[in-house]
Amino acid sequence: MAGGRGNPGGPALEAAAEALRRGRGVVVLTGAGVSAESRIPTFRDAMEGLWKSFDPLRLATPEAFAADPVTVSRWYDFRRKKCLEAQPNPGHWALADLERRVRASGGRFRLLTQNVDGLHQRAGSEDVVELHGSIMRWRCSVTGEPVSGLPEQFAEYPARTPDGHAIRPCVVWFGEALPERALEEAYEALETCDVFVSVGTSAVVYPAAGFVHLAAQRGATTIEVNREQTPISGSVSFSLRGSSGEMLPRLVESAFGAIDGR
Ligand code: BJW
Repeated sequence: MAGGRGNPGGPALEAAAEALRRGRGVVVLTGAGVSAESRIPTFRDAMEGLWKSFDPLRLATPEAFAADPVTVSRWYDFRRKKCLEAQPNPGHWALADLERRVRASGGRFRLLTQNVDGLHQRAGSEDVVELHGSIMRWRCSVTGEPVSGLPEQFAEYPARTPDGHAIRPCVVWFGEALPERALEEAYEALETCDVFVSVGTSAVVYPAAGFVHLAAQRGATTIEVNREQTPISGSVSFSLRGSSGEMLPRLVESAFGAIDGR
């Protein structure tokens, strides 16, 4: 691991930027920290208001939905509304810009996100792989049939299909398989990447938590951007400590020059 701990810029940022500038295959993995500055709470943060006494990691399971569909669907509807109200932040914009810059210089770029909030797409990122699905899409919990025309807020919890089946968000809960296509796209990009960037994730939820190791095994330069230390901080090539809304624009600017105005 090269320096950078406790230093929001400095030689580690410069070296990471140099690796990005040279990168021919860049893969970025994002987690909840990227959306924290859009006021979407992370999983390890305490929830707000009426959700203070609930543990998000216990609500994100099929068992919780089966046992208490009212609470779980109310929680997801509450979060869906928060995501709709949220706006992308400078971290999201910097990643959208990074995609354009890498492509413009003839490289490959893929953004793998564990987030379900759709903010990367709204910031202009084009090639986004949603590993854990999307809170904006819901489906029948029995048939899997997608539900269209969601209201701003559901009138009952759980909301039901005309057949009376509860509907659920198209997100991946603990113990559920990730979407096959998303995983294929992730592994395909990892096989040919020479730079891997992990941003705003606690790096403990698999299979995404294993991606950095796969990238390192194939010789990629690995970069972490996080406000805090994580299990991968000691093994990445460059660990950049700071908020993604601040560090990502600096990293991209340092690699490619001023970010497109916004
Ligand atoms: C900032 C910041 C700022 C804050 N700037 N940084 C191998 C080993 C051990 C266990 C397993 C294994 N393989 C599978 C498992 C089991 C399990 C697992 O990983 N468990 C672990 C807890 C040990 N994995 C699964 O069950 C997965 N399924 C699976 O593998 O299926 C196999 C299968 C195959 C075939 C058939 C059936 C099954 C599924 C995992 C699904 C995770 N789902 C959730 C919920 C999604 C829906 C929802 O949104 O509610 O995904 S859980 C939650 O964790 C969510 C997140 O995407 C995910 C990761 O969290 P993330 O993004 O890292 O957020 P936080 O809050 O943890 O961290 C925030 C970070 O940001 C912190 O580090 C902060 O410091 C930082 N930060 N502000 C920069 N401004």
